[in-house]
Amino acid sequence: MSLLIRGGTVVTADQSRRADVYCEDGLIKAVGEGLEAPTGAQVIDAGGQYVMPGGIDPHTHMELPFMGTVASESFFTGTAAGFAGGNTTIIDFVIPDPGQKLMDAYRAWRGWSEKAAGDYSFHVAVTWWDESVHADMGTLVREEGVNSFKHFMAYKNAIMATDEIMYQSFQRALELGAIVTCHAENGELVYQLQKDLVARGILGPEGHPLSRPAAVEGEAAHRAIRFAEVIGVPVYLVHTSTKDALDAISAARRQGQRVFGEVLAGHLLIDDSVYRSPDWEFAAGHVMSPPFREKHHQAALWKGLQSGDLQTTATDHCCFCAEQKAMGRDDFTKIPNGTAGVEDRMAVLWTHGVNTGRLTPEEFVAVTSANAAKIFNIYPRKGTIAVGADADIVVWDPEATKTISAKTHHQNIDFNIFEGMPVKGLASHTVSNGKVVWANGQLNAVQGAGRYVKRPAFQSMFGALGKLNAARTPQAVARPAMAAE
Ligand code: URQ
Ligand code: ZN
Ligand code: ZN
Repeated sequence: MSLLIRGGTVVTADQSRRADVYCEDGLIKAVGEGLEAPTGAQVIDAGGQYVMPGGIDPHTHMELPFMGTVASESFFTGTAAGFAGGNTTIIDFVIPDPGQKLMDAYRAWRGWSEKAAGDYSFHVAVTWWDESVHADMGTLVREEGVNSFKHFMAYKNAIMATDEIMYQSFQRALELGAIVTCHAENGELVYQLQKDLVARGILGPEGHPLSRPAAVEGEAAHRAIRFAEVIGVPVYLVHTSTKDALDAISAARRQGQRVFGEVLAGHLLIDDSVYRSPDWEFAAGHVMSPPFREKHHQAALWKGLQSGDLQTTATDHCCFCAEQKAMGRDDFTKIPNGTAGVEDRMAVLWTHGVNTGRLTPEEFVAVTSANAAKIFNIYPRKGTIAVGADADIVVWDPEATKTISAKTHHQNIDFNIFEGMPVKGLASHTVSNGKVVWANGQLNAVQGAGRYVKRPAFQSMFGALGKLNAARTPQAVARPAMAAE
């Protein structure tokens, strides 16, 4: 299977240049001007278009069992929908129930994900603690290619990681050379605010943002960063939605702490007015956590992305259809939390990022692909256009336009948070593992063609950090000589 992508402008996180790209057996074999197509090779004419690394969405939840139901998007339909938007790899989440062995949950998710059309990997959530969790984290890093462990600081009485669990897990992650990631909302505050709102009869979706004010995220972001600082482990904050959390990230990074921040395409463009719509389904369709925020947070998040204090963009693709959202018809705390985005992220970011001048094409590649590959240690296999890299490529037509709608999207959900949004800049072709899976509006996704992507631990970087950290433990600190009595 050989493919020549001819006449385009190759864009990586580092540079743009006129070049052809030749792929064979799922890998990029040559990048340069004037490449010839061997007999039988498929040829894509990329004239006037950009040739970029396929998107990496580092935050999805395909067919997630959550809040009494299961997300409507499967690993097959979700990775296929991603192809239609130029996305070629997802990093999803194994989320054990408290008390469930991590390895049992991991095996279950690996079973579900075999149907994926595109490549996938897993963060594993630590939702409880005992010696088996300690042991399973070691097995996951050493044998299964997991190098990131998730901590939900929200969702009390469900999957919330207490401070004690976070401490144990952060320590273990450091030992193993893994990175910790956090959903930073104070779960106790959310729980108490939800109870108060329901008691006052505020039961509609308008109650959702009221139970999760910006300070609830700001406190948890600060706490997660401090835990990571004391323990000496790198930390990645998922779906940063407020200036409060961004300020905590920026301050820590200015002190040289290894802190990374992710922002969702939705949080960059949608504000909290959606929850005050008189249309219950419309408001409930936007219920996700953290919630969409007041407008000034969006402006801050764009600056965070432009400044490099936020390194990645994602979608938190977690789909619940109208009849699932209706589970919370009489009580907003029972509306399954989650929205879609895996198909729209790149077009939305190109339109509101590159076309507005906020981002250069190179920065677009960085925040949609390269940075996630680097942070989660699959670069340069993924996240670039270079000889030897996987042939995961998007041919991007900067002149192509459409209006986003649930009526036409490929995502398995009857709602779209970007409904009616005009976008300019679309994937004309998507290549996954060297095969053309999306071409001029036609999907050619194959169930089960996706591969599980192992992500090696960062023994080198974190190992050094660990030794540094060990030097600070109490017994290693010489006691100052007691002053003479
Ligand atoms: O919290 C998450 O990231 C998962 C449960 C998806 N739902 C959401 O509202 N973000
Ligand atoms: Zn989350
Ligand atoms: Zn999530």
